[in-house]
Amino acid sequence: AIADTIEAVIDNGAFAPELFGADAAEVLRDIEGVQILACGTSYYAGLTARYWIEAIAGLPCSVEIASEYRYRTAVANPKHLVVTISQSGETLDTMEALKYARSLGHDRTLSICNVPESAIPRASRLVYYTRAGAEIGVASTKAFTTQLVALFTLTATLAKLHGRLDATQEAEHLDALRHLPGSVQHALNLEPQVTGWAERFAPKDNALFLGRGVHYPIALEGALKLKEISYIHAEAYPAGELKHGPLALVDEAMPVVVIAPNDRLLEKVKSNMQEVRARGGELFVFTDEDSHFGPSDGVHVIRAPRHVGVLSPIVHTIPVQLLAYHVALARGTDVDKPRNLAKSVTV
Ligand code: F1P
Repeated sequence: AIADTIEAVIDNGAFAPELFGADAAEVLRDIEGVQILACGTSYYAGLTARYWIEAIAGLPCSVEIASEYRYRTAVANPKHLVVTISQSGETLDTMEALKYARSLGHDRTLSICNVPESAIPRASRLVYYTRAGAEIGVASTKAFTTQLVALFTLTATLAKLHGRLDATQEAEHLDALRHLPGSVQHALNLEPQVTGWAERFAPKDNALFLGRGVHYPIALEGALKLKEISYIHAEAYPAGELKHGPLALVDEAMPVVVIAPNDRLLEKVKSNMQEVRARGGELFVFTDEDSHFGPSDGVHVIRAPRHVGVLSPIVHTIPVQLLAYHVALARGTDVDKPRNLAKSVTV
């Protein structure tokens, strides 16, 4: 799915506005910021993109749950690009948020969607179709990783249009995308180790997920997937927020999943892990080969082969989604049709 979604960019050999529609250059060139609107997993894709858009394209970016935005008295800046993200393209809250944004004067709109000709892309000026194929399960999985690919492509394209990406940086980002399917395959190969962890999670009632920076939304995605398909109560926090409340929940019965790749925040994350261990919490850490720390008493570690830099959140999504999947299998819940949920939320 990721290889298919990247294909157009790689074939083009450059980040180009035309990937988003014929008049995209005109729409994207002089925007002053980005407003992302989405629900559920798609909202977490937006939260991830905010880190990229601000750091790489240098544009202010806000991300809001569509079901809240539509009821707010929002103050619009028509020079901001409104990006909706939706797997199905039919989610009512996202559609209504888009209509509300348009009523406020936003006419620069982009839909990132997996279903061609669905309602939201039809109502948008620009469109980027992810090519995740049919999502069989109700809970979005491959749609999320392909949305991230689309949002990274948008970020690099905006950076280029706004003079923030030179030829060397563009070549590096294209190269990172080219290598991504291989890195994702390596992450998929971690499945036997993740299955081992799932048996330990299956009898639990609660779990915490922690991440920092661009990996915080991946912690949110891990917690949501666990809730949606295994019905274990799971919450995600930015690791730095732990001491502002959630630490009170940590004891021997609380498994704590940490997304801890070898990035500039790793030392901070390590000190958060010590805070958890000091209260008896059991740690399940997803990291990569470059991080140089190993398992110890109460600390389980699974490593992706190497740190892939800016695209690391995409690679680290795979093991957290696999964890939810195998916990659900171990608990005997219906992975594809979780209770109380619908594939397209159109009411
Ligand atoms: C949004 C969403 C999914 C979730 C479930 C219910 O859908 O919240 O993220 O997994 O399927 O709907 P969409 O707007 O991305 O189609």
